[in-house]
Parts: sequence; C-alpha cells; structure tokens
Amino acid sequence: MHHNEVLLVSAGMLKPKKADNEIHRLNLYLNYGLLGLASIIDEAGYSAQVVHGRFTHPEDLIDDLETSGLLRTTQPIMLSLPSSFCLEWADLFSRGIKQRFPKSAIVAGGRWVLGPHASWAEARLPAVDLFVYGTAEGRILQLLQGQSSWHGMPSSSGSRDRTPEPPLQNLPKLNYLLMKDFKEYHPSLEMSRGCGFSCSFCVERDVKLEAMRDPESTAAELSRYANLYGSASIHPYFEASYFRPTRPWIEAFRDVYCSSGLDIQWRCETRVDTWPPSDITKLAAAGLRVIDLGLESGSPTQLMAMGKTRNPERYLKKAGELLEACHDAGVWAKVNILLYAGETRSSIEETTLWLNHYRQCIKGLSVSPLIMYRSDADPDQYLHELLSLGARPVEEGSLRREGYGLMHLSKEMTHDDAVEASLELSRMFMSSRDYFDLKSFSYFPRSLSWEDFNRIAAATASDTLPFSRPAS
Ligand code: B12
Repeated sequence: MHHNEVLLVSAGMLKPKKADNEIHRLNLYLNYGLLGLASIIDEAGYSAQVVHGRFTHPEDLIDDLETSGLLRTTQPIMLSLPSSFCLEWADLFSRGIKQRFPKSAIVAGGRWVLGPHASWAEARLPAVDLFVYGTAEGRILQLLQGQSSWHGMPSSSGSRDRTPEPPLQNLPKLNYLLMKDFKEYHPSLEMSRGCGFSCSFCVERDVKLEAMRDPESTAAELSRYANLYGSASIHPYFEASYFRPTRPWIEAFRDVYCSSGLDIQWRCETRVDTWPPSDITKLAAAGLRVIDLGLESGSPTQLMAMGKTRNPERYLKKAGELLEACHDAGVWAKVNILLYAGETRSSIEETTLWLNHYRQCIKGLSVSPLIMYRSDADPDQYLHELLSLGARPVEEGSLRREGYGLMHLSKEMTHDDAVEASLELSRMFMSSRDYFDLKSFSYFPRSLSWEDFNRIAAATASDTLPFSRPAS
C-alpha cells in the first residue's frame, strides 16, 4: 500500500455536449484547476498523478488505472467535476471504484457544479465520501491527513459551515509533468481569478477581480513551458474569467516578451466592449494570436434580454471596431454566439446580417443555445425571468436531476430548432480549415494533423458538423 501517492481524476463525459461525433470526441479539455491542486500536493512531498477521463468509459478507465498501479494508494481519490455534463460519468466512476475497491475513499470538488448544498450532491453521487465546495488550494493538503480531519472542514459536506477560502496570494505554479500525456495538451496559464461584474447567476459573483499575474511572471512561465515541452509550438491559453489587462500591463508585457526573445503564440477570451482596438495591436506584437470574443448576439433585442448591455448600438459598434482591429493585427477572432430566451428566426437573421458585415474579420463561430444550470445562484428566479422572455424547459425536473436543463427558446423555436440553427449559422461562417485551425490551436491533440482531421470529418455526417466542407 502506498501512502505517498495521490491520484487526481478529472471526470470525463459519456458523450460530447454538442453532437456526439468523432470530431467532438477529439477535444482535450485540460483541467488546470485540478492540475494546480496536484502541483501543491506534489510540492509538499507526495507523488501526484493527474488523469483526464475524457470520453473514456469510466469502467475502462478504472481498468487502466488498476493496471498502471495507480489505485494502490491509501489516500482518497480526488475527483474533479468540471461541468454538469460530467455528472453521469462521475457517478459511474465513483460507484465502480467503490464496488471494486470498497476501502477506497473519494473526495469530490468542482465549484461550478456542486454549489454549497450537500444534500443534492450526496443524492446525485452517493459513492462520494466528501464534497469540497469552492476553491481548494488552501485545504488540499488537509484532505490528505486522514478522514478524521475532514470533520468540520469549512465549506465542505464535512461541516455546516460555508465560509469560502480567502483569495490566493499566488496562483499555483502548474507542474505539467504530473500528467503522463501532457504533451498532447496545449498548456494553460492562469492570469487572474474573479470577475467583478457580479452577474446574479454566476458562482464568481462575489469574487472581486483579483490582481493579474504580472508581466514578468507571465513571460517567465511562457519560457518555462517552452523548455518543458521542448518546443515553441505550444499555444498557451491565458485563463481568466475576465481578462482585461491595463495599458501599463500591456506595454510592460510587450517589452519583456520581445526582450526575452519569446516566440510563443497565445490565446485569450474577452468581452467585446471593453478593449480599445489599440490594445489589440500591442498584444499582437506580444504573441496574441487567437481571441475568443463573447459577442453573444447581433440582435439589440436579444442583447438587452440577456442583460449583456443597456446600450446595444454602442455595444455593437465597439464590437465591430474590435473585430476590425483583430483583422488588421492578424489576430484570429472566434466569435461566441448564445441563442437566448426569446430567440426567433428573425432575431437570428439580425445576428447573421451583422456577422456578415464583418465576415472578413471572423475566423470562426461557436454557437450554442441557452442551457440553465442548477449552480446558477437563484435558479427559480432565473427560470422565472426566462419564462417571461418566452422560453420554457424541455423537461421539467431535469435541472434538479441532472444539474442542467435544456430550454425551448420561444414559441416558434424549440431546443432542437435552436441546435439546428446553431449548426447552420456556424457552417455559414466557418470552413473545415478555419475550424481545424482554431481547434488545433488549443483543444485538439497536438499530434493531430490536418490529414487525420480531414479523414475523420469526411467519415462524419455533415449535418452534425459545425463547419462547411468544400465539395469534393
Ligand atoms: C476555463 C474554463 C474551461 C476550460 C478549463 C476548465 C478547468 N476547470 O480548468 C476548458 C476549456 C477545459 C473548459 C471546458 C468545458 N467547460 Co468550462 N469553463 C471555464 C471557466 C471560464 C473557468 C473555470 C475556472 O474557474 N477555472 C479556474 C480553476 C482554478 O477553478 P476550478 O476549475 O473551478 O477549480 C477549483 C475548484 O473548483 C476546486 N476543485 C476542482 N476540482 C476539484 C477536485 C477536488 C477533489 C477538490 C477538493 C477541489 C476541486 O478547486 C479548484 C482550485 O481551487 C468557467 C466559468 C466561466 N466564467 O465561464 C467555464 C464553465 C465552468 N465551463 C462550463 C462548461 C459547460 C464547459 C464544457 C462542457 C464546454 C462548454 N463550454 O460548453 C467543457 C466541460 C469539460 C468537462 N470535462 O466537463 C460551464 C459549466 C456549467 C455547469 N454547471 O455545468 C461554465 C460555468 C461556463 C458556462 N456558464 O457555461 N472550461
């Protein structure tokens, strides 16, 4: 028996969130939150291993873990729940573990899924021994001190207390060597926590925007990653709920990036109405290559309905300027679109026309219909709001049972219609090459070639694909 080894598993999914096809199964979703916890454990003298469930069936993963000796540990298995879509997988995995290794203990965490209500999680994942809420860097080592020390642990199912951890002084330094397959994943670099917008439905609404990683540390991490991977062909994702570097930060980062001779291209996500276009040019000179823009809609009515802005004309004008700046700076813009409550064919037409105007500036689109989550702060109030906009749940009770609920968007647009419309819109603006360029930049296995991708795409029903393929 090994007391020193700690296994950390990121729950996978039984099937992709979007259409179940081989293309969507290629995605590698790096759980850098869990890798941060593993890095702290390893730093403290344990030997930690991080394994991603991906789309492997839980029973097959348990077989693999057993064969590779990772289940011989006496420490609890740390199970991370990155989204509600992994709950089914997590349930099968934790039950499977308990059936085959009855003495093992399982601790689960994942702040976007669990919420602070023990009873729901306990019923949904009955084989889990302890639920930890919120962030966990401050408590992760205590979890390895034996089960008696769990009792009374703040913000966990071991106590009634819900005091969240205080914010971190330093973001964890990610140790990629703790993942055997790390070279297939593009690395992530956490830039900040918190957001500051206090949107009523968000888990992070009370977490104010914390200071951003400084320019020197950012550049030093990029060099460290390049050395570790033995290559500059890595594309780190600068992770932040709200990435909004100040002008002095941008200029300092550009200077240190250039003076250290870095040649690493990176990606980030931001709102469309908060960055002045000149920032894009400067960041492009410091490696920014892809930006995910949360436009959400080109319809003023829909933008107002989702509370994205109170001034849609100004918002869309800013968004247009930003897209043009990306184009001029050679930065690929991937635009995120949300089909929201009250959506109709004519509001989608408004979005299509708007996007068409900027077609030259758009590398790709990601379109998704609204989904409700149980972890939304006040799901009843939020549902009420959605109903008043004309939406209705596809299935009563699914939110309570599954942790998420699909929605019909309006009288004329069912959930299935919305899925169909999402794919159509994506196909209008994205070719297979655009899609490959964007996905292989961040999410496809680093070894996947354009030829491999094309072969898989050719064998996949084209009406389930979000990109258009040239007629052959
Ligand atoms: C970055 C991000 C990603 C990244 C990285 C994910 C990660 N967890 O590291 C990637 C691209 C991989 C990703 C993928 C997906 N994501 Co995402 N993602 C986010 C985002 C923007 C930030 C997540 C975050 O806070 N990371 C920072 C780390 C430090 O926090 P953390 O992961 O929560 O980890 C801490 C705690 O949760 C806890 N913890 C976590 N695991 C464990 C385990 C144990 C044992 C313990 C003790 C503690 C613990 O400790 C960690 C460190 O403090 C959020 C939220 C947002 N603002 O939109 C959405 C969000 C979490 N994602 C979401 C979704 C739906 C997805 C996808 C299905 C794809 C999609 N967008 O539709 C996939 C799911 C992957 C899967 N296997 O299920 C939803 C989840 C909603 C829900 N309740 O289900 C969110 C809320 C966005 C949204 N509203 O749609 N995502």
